Amino acid sequence: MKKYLQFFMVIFPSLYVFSQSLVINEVNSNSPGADTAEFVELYSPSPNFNLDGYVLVLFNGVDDASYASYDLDGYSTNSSGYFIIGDTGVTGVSLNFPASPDSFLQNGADAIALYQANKSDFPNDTAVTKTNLVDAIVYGNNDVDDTGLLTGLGETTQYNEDEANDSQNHSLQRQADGSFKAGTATPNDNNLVLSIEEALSKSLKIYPNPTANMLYFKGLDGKAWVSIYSITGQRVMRQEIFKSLDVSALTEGVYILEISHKETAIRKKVLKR
Ligand SMILES: [Ca+2]
Ligand SMILES: [Ca+2]
Ligand SMILES: [Ca+2]
Ligand SMILES: [Ca+2]
Repeated sequence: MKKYLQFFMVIFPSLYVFSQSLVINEVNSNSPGADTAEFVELYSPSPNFNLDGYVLVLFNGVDDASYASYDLDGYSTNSSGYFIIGDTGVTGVSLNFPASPDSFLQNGADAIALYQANKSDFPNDTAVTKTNLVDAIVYGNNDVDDTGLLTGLGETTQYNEDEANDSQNHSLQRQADGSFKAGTATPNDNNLVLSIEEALSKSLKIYPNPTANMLYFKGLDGKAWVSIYSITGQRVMRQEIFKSLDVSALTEGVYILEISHKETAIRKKVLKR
């Protein structure tokens, strides 16, 4: 059995990347006052995960090249799976950013990347690379997308720490699907999770919109109740649905759909032609 495992580790080392034994879990680049509560939180599903062989690299969007790197040899995640690199005083911090300048972790558009490599592979001003890349995040605070960073790190989304106009208190936090969401910072602790409403709103697809006859619902787990309101707030239809709803009887116009599903209800706008 053990031999088979060793065989797989030699033949498919990249499996260990896909299984995501270590990820960038949270980034707080912008914090109150002089920006002295910045941090990067790493997370390993296995507690006390050995960080030998990893290096965390900070990239500047101005030239898409590195401005700092942290060799993680000799460190490990804690019993909850967290490891914090950040300003002095951040909960659970193990490795400190330099005391000066205050805002050491740049606010964007910038990037943070985790590699299976050494600090010597990333002297300052090393260009972004996907070689030996384990995980990366491109982020900003209302900055225009930096395509150089996105392309250079194989990412498709630049996340906005100021998504809810509160980047001072908010950080970017990894969700179960691998995306990041802004919310009150949680260093050394579980990330915020999407509320049931937010999760349903994100997963539910209603199409076609506009429609003349049928509406189809994708992302519902079982049945739901749908109430349809006119733009003036009058309920014009209420029906239990499974995957579709016939709306051909409605007159043309804009309607608000209220979808009640399990413990929650969300509203979506649709146009009837
Ligand atoms: Ca922040
Ligand atoms: Ca920058
Ligand atoms: Ca900063
Ligand atoms: Ca966290």
